Parts: sequence; structure tokens; C-alpha cells
Amino acid sequence: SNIGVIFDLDGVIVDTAKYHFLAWKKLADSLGFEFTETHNELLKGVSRVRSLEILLEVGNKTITEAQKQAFLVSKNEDYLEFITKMTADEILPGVNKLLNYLDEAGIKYVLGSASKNAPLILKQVGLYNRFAAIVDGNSVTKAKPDPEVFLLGAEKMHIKPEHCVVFEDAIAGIEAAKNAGMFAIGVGDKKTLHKADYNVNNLTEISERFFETLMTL
Ligand code: B16
Ligand code: MG
Repeated sequence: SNIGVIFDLDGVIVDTAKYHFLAWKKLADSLGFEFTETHNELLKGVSRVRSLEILLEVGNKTITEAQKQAFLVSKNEDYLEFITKMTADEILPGVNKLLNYLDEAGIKYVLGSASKNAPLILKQVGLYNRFAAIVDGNSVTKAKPDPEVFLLGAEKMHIKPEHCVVFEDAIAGIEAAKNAGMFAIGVGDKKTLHKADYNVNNLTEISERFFETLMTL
């Protein structure tokens, strides 16, 4: 096939945002300020380090570099406690069906996530071996909205960026896809993701016809 697909992880394949929230909230609690689900929206698609910076801005806290490193480690330990309990039941609606269709149609797909825990999460839910490649927070130096993660994904598939379709739930991710010159599909709130080329609420809304049409473009 002449097209390739790149999937974001959190918010597209699984909902790990709820676990990030619980782990960040625990840190905020220990520092004595409130951290809400609304605040958590700001962290979606954003790197771990940047997430901590945003959290500290919310709490109006300044800390030392050493403390920062320690908080990043402890937050991830708390997060991993949730992640290591994940099962295939947590794969979001429409994902398995779409991957099956892509396999049948011979359309390549890779993961393009900011998470350094992406391989572990995919193993937990049994999807690790399905992707042609996993491009994640360990393989890139620049975070979304920089296009690096998606350009690397395209390279792994040997598909030109303009022939790649990206599924993303975060504003920074949609921007990254557009910066890469790709077709961006926003998964989630249409108003929030208005920069996307196409919008769906979840992957059950992507039909086979949709890809057949894309391939003829
Ligand atoms: P980690 P995605 C992102 O995943 C999350 O949306 C974001 O909230 C998180 O801070 C980031 O991964 C880094 O995750 O701490 O596991 O390295 O949406 O890019 O798949
Ligand atoms: Mg995401």
C-alpha cells in the first residue's frame, strides 16, 4: 500500500491519562496544592519533564534540579504501579477492529508516542508485536508539536510523510502531524482538535471505506 498509519498511544489506543493524573495528583498532594482533572488536560501529549514543569506552575512552586529529578522518578514509579496492572480490556473501542483491517489491507502502521513507557504499555495490553515499529519518548529528542516523532515513524515504514495518516488526541500531537506534512485525524473533542484534517470521537467511527478513499487520493 502507498499509505502508512501512525498511532499516538495515550488517548488513542488506551486511556493512560487517568493513571498519569493519579500519579501527578499524588505528587501535588505531597507538595500541598490542588491538582484537578482540568489541570491534567494540560499534560496530554506533553513529555514527562514538561508535565512536571506545568504541574509546578499550577502549584506555583520552585524546586531545585535535584528535587525535580527525584520527583520525576517517584511519579513514574507511582504511574508504573497502575500500568503493570493493565490488561487487553483497556484497549479503547474500535482499535482492534481497525488494526485487523489495516493488516488485511496490507497497510503498515507504527506507534508515535511521547511516552517512555510505551513498550511496557503495549506489552501489557498485548499489542506490542503488532506495530511495524515503536517510536516513543525514548527515540526522540524533541517533543510534540515538533514533528520528529512522526517523521521518524514515516521513515521506519519507508513511506513519505505526505502519505502518512496520524491518529492523535492532543493539540500538540495534531500540530506535530501538521508540521510533519501529514494527514491528521483528531480523536476526541472536535472543538479542541479543530486543527485536525478530520475528526472522530473514537476509532469505531473509522470505516474501511475511509481508508479505501484515502488510498485513492
Ligand atoms: P511517560 P502519548 C503521552 O503519551 C501522554 O499523553 C502524556 O500525558 C505523558 O506525559 C507523555 O506521554 C510521557 O509519558 O511519562 O510515560 O514517558 O499521548 O504521546 O502517547
Ligand atoms: Mg495522546
